Formats: sequence, C-alpha cells, structure tokens
Amino acid sequence: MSDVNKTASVAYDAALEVIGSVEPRIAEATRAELRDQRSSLKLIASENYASPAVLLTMGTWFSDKYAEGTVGHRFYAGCQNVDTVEALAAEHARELFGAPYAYAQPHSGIDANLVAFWSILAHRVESPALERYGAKNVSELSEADWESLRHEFGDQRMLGMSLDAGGHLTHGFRPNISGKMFHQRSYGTDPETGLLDYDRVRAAAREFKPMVLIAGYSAYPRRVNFATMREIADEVGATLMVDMAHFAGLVAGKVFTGDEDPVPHAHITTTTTHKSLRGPRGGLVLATEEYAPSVDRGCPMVLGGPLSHVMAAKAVALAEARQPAFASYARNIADNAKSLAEGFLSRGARLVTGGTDNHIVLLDVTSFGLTGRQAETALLEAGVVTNRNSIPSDPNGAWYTSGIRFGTPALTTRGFGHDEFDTVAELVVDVLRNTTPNATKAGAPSKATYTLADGVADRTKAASAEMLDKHPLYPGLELT
Ligand code: DSN
Repeated sequence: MSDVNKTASVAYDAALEVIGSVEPRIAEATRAELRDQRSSLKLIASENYASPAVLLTMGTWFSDKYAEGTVGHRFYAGCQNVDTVEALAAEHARELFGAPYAYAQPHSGIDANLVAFWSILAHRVESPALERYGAKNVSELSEADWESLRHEFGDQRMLGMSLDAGGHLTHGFRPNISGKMFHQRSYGTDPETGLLDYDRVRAAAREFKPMVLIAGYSAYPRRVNFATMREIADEVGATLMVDMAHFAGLVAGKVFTGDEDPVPHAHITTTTTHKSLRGPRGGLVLATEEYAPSVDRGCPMVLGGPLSHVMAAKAVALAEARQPAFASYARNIADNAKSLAEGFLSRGARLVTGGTDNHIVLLDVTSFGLTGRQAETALLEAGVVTNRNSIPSDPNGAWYTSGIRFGTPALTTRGFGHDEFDTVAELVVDVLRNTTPNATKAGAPSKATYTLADGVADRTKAASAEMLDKHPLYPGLELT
C-alpha cells in the first residue's frame, strides 16, 4: 500500500500545482483537509477513507460527459466509454452482492432511495394503471385519467423505522419528501431494551398495510433479520426495501450473511458507496428482475445526468471490495465496534441497546449530564470527531439530542484494533466526565454551551496523536 501511496504523492503534487495555479486557496484547503483528517480521531459512523485509486479515478474528464439514460440507451451521442464504466460498476456490484440487477447512477444515498420510491410507484401503480387504460405511457392519458392516476400515486403508504430509533430521514420522516410522497407511519424499538421488536413491526404492518416496508438504519447499533422483515412484507403485500447505506461494507465482507444479508430478501436494496463500503461519495440500487426496468429509468425520471467520473470510482471501489482483504477489513470493523462498546461499558457509560453487533456504538450522554450537542462539541475540541444523534424517546429533541454516534469503519481502515479502540473509549469518557454544562441567564443548565476542564483537550490530543502516528493515513503519501 505504501508503494502505491508513494506513487500517488506524485499525482497529488502535480494536481495541486495545477489547481493552485488557478485558485491557490482551493489547493491550500485541499492540503489542510488532508492534514486535518490525518490528525483527528475520525469516529463518524458514516465516513471512511477511500483509497488513492478511488480518489484519483474521480479527477478525470469523465466529469465532462453528459450521459442521461442508461447503458446502451442514452439521450446523448458519444457515450461508449461511459457505457463501459457504468456496465463495469453494475457488474462488480452484482457479483459482490449476489444481486440480479444493479444501478450505479444515484449521486447519494438519498437519491438512491428516491429512485427506489419512484421504481416502486412505477411498478406497482403506474404500470397496472397504464394496462387498465390501455396506454403505453402516461403522456397518452387523457387529462381526467392522468388526474386520477396522480391521486393514486399520492395515496400509497410507507412504514419505516422512526428517526429516534435509528431510522433515516428518508424512511418516511414527515419533513422529508418521503413523508410527503407517502402516507407514512413508523415503527420504533422496544422501550426497555432499545431492540427491534419484530412482533411490533408485524402488528404495525398488519394495521397500516403499507405498500412499502423499509428496513435499514442510520443509527441502530444492531443487526436486523431481513428474512423476518420479508415475511412481514409478504404478509401485507408490501414491497420490502432495505436501505443498507451504513452496513453495505459488512454485507460485502460477508459479516452479515443468511438472514442478516438483505440482498436475497429485499425487492430493492439501496446503499451509499462511501460509508463502510469505502468507495467514492455516491449511491447504488440493487433490485430483483421484477423491479429492474423501473429502477433503470431512474435517470432522467428522478436523477440528473450521471456523474460518470464517480461511477468509474464506484467500479474501482467495488473491485477493491471483491478482494479477500476486504472481508478481513469488514470483520475488523465489527470486532472493533465490540471493543469500543466494551471499553465504554467497563467505564460505566450507558449504551443504547447495551452494546453493538455492527459498526455503530450509540452512547447515551445524559448520564454525563450533557446533551449530544455539548458532548459533540467538547469532543471536537479535544480532536475527537463524532456526531450527535437522537436516542429513542430523546428528552432533548432532534437538534440538541442525547446521544453520540460512534462508528469504527474509518479508524479500522487506518489499522486501529482492540487496544486502540479501548483507549478511544477511555479518552472519550475522560472528556465527557470533564465537561460541564454552563448555566443559562435564568440559572438552568444550558443545552448548548459547556466548559471543558483545563488540560483535558491537550492530553486527549497527545494520546490520540500517539495512536494516529502509529497508524498513519495513506502511509507513504507525502505532499511537498
Ligand atoms: N449522513 C448519513 C449518516 O451520517 O448516517 C445519513 O444521511
């Protein structure tokens, strides 16, 4: 790896010189970002470090090509090389995940979910209506028929995990477009254990009868039984959509297999490519043959022109994920999350669900007398980069929150193991124990401001630097 990184140094130096000749401040910000990423403990569960091969693939002239449409069926001429790239990205995705069909165009996870929603509505509402009306496409419908079909689109139901239980904004959260496209309801977790209760999901599905049942999460620190979710979906005639944006790397690395692998159970699986999968920022949709034709129309029905340079980088990242080394990496992600969770528990901290069996650890910071916002900012002051997160029935609401979400994919990429993650837990607990909320003018504890005791940030940074120096980011990559 360091030889490759050494070669990449030449490429980055040259690139930064070219960039700097036009806008030096961008070249400097790019250098600063590398310095910052190298020198902080990155524990944001949705971030990672892509390889230089992935990163370099994004900086090419594929960025200049329009290619709306799909492989072999474009709205622009001259897309032969984009076809090669998109077909390869899809092939790697199909092989890696054992999916009948893959769509590599979504620009992000939210876009991938929008494509999935569109596809489900197209397949389950539009196609049967066109058959009923004897029309080939919606443009052929009379104004009256179109008006009635528009109402049908808006009348469908979605059931997804609630935001405070760990679901995502796009799983039917009212302020999000998903909560407006569909009548929505959410399922939560057991109030005592914080764990998914499949009987409750089943009961909610039987009562609400959704067209779309969404499984998957952004902040739930446990595995999901997707075979059971499919049974529930089948019982009520729902399409099972799984959003594996967070844990796609664990699926790719075969940490999640059998009932825990969503792909064989879901009708449609969506993901990002940049989280545990360690690729470029972007999205991906996997689907059964049945849903493939409607997903394939994602651009231009839902998406703008594909980012061909990013699809090329997806192909490179997926090729990396098919190497045996990726399976060890994925196992280490999950082992390290356990080490981090044990490190917190042994120091008396409270974790949502009492632990983890994926890549996420969700710390309840109320026992430190802090809000998530205070904890997040105090940790950042000490060089520990995390994000605040709601916990079930959060007493501090979605802005201040009561949790800190930790993830192990990024530091696992740097080579952190059990001992380092135990030290991370020690450092985090030290910072939080030495953080106190300030008082508001009225004398109540503030939810936002805090005081971190003198010396804590420095000692945390020094201890982190020791670990980070032992596990450098992009070893061998040096900029002049
Ligand atoms: N930004 C992603 C995350 O942090 O989980 C979700 O959109």
